[in-house]
Amino acid sequence: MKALLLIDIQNDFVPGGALAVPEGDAIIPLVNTLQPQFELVVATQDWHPGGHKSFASAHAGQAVFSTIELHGQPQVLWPDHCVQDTPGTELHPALDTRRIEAIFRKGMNPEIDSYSGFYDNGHLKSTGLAHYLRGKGVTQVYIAGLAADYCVYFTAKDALAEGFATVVLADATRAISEEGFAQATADIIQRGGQVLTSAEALAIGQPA
Ligand code: VGL
Ligand code: ZN
Repeated sequence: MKALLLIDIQNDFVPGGALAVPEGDAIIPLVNTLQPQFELVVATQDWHPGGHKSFASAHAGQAVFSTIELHGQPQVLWPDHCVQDTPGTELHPALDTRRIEAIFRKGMNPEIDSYSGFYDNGHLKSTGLAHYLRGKGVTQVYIAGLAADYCVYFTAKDALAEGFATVVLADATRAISEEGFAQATADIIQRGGQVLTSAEALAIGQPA
């Protein structure tokens, strides 16, 4: 059984938002048409407390988009984004949410970033997503959303490590950096995943 994972399709990640992904909103019509092709649709939501340590504003003298070491790991310092209870953290209003059965929130621990829908970046804590998907009988995950080179990529790596057959839907994602997504694509393939257009993915997916 296959599930569609919609990663962080939130106001702050589209043009005009606090951490805009170029053309981030362009995926939404496609994502909406893809949803009925899946038996299960699940979303994630980046959901940070104010003052989160992934924000450049939490580190005096550090520039936005610079990289520091945080608890032993490289950490890109982001503009403040997806702060709990702000409009920027809401799912985009054009996203059809009627078939989304569950929304997994991430990024709540102020000390550590959380790109993947499955675990924080230190793999300290699970969101419960893998357990939830297994409980629903899911064996294959198809990943869409934002951003291709961060949260989509980290979700794909964890999905593979959790044993799910994993496809990133290349036309249903957009990257912060194209070069970053090219590297992510190579790594996902190396780990046994696939990066396909939605047309390719759904053709090979028949019958479900
Ligand atoms: C994301 C950076 C920081 C993402 C979230 O959704 O890709 N990127 N927080
Ligand atoms: Zn974030």
